[in-house]
Amino acid sequence: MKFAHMADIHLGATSEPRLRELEMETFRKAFEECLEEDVDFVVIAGDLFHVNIPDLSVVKEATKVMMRFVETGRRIYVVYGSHDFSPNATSMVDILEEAGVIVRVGKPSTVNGMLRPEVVVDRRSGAILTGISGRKLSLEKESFKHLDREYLASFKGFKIFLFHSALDDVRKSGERFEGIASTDLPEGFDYYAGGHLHRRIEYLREKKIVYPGPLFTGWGIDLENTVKGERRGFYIVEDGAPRFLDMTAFEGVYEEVDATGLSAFTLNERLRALASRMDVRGKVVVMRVFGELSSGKTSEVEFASLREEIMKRGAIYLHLNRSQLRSREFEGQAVVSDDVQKIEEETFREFSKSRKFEEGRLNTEAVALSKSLLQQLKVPKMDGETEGDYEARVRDAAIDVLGIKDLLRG
Ligand SMILES: [Mn+2]
Repeated sequence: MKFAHMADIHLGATSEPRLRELEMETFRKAFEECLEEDVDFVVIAGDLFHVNIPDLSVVKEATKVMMRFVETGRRIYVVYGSHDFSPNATSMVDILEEAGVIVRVGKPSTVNGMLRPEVVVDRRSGAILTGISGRKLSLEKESFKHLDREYLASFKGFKIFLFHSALDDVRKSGERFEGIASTDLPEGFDYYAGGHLHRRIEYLREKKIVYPGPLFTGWGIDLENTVKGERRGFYIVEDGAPRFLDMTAFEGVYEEVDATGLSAFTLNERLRALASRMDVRGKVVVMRVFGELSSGKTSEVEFASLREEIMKRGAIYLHLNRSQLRSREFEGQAVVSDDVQKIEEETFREFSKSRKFEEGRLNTEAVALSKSLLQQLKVPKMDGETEGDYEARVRDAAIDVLGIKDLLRG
């Protein structure tokens, strides 16, 4: 018996056209490999898609790839991941299952208060498959507590358990995640097909627990780890023995720039010099720019021209991480809320605290004034309005809000 084990494919995770192409190409190649290797079936341990309802053009391409495999009489078994499942909406996984493209295993039912995940038998190989889907915030942990282990033990044959949960046993120091212990997994399975941890793990002790990690790349930190040299791919499991197939779609360059003590001007010079000597052709570039500028604002750092230069020199993509770049001057605080009005108000309040206004009224009115000014400035252009008329209209409204008409006249 031979099967493939993939996980954390996150199709549709990137909106960047070149990366999106590579993502689908990798998915296609992975299934071509599966046919070449003549596997009996494929298991996907969650996060086939990046969201429960992905972009339909991504779904269309993915369906083509999977159908070509399924039409050979082979099946694709999946569990939901934490990304492609939604508790209150239909997931694309459900639609693909209805259409016969994939088979979801481990559908839960409860018998005498115990969880009995549905068990399916692969008709081609006779393999017995079940599992527990992932849920957001690792809520699936509960499921393991109520698992009917005796029921699962009653099945005889080559048994595969799919799950989408982190494993406490492999936690590195400093790593923070909510996981399950290897002992939480039911006993007696020949292979435990894991997903959710975005790195490759072969935990082959009392239980044969394997995580392929992302097939391509799920999000920023995956991209960073890939360009730092982590290999991406999936497993071919033959007679129970896992073998990793390297599908890494690109090589990369990683650069860090510490901007501490630099002015925005000097940082720009550094970035220009760096871009001109980096070998980026055909590579994905990940750049982390961090530290506190001694003067100038982060908005004065010319990231757009850095991107342009790096792309001009033949890079596939530039991923910029500048979340740790600060300036001594005020540039906005992180305000967390899903209420836009509130975010605006809090931001203005923080800003006004950092300022001494010459005009007394501004100290007390700063927030209210800023809010009404913003209201006026974000008025959209009307149909048929000329650029000039629009500008004049917005300007007059803004002057009105500020009450500085007389001032400007003088
Ligand atoms: Mn994932």
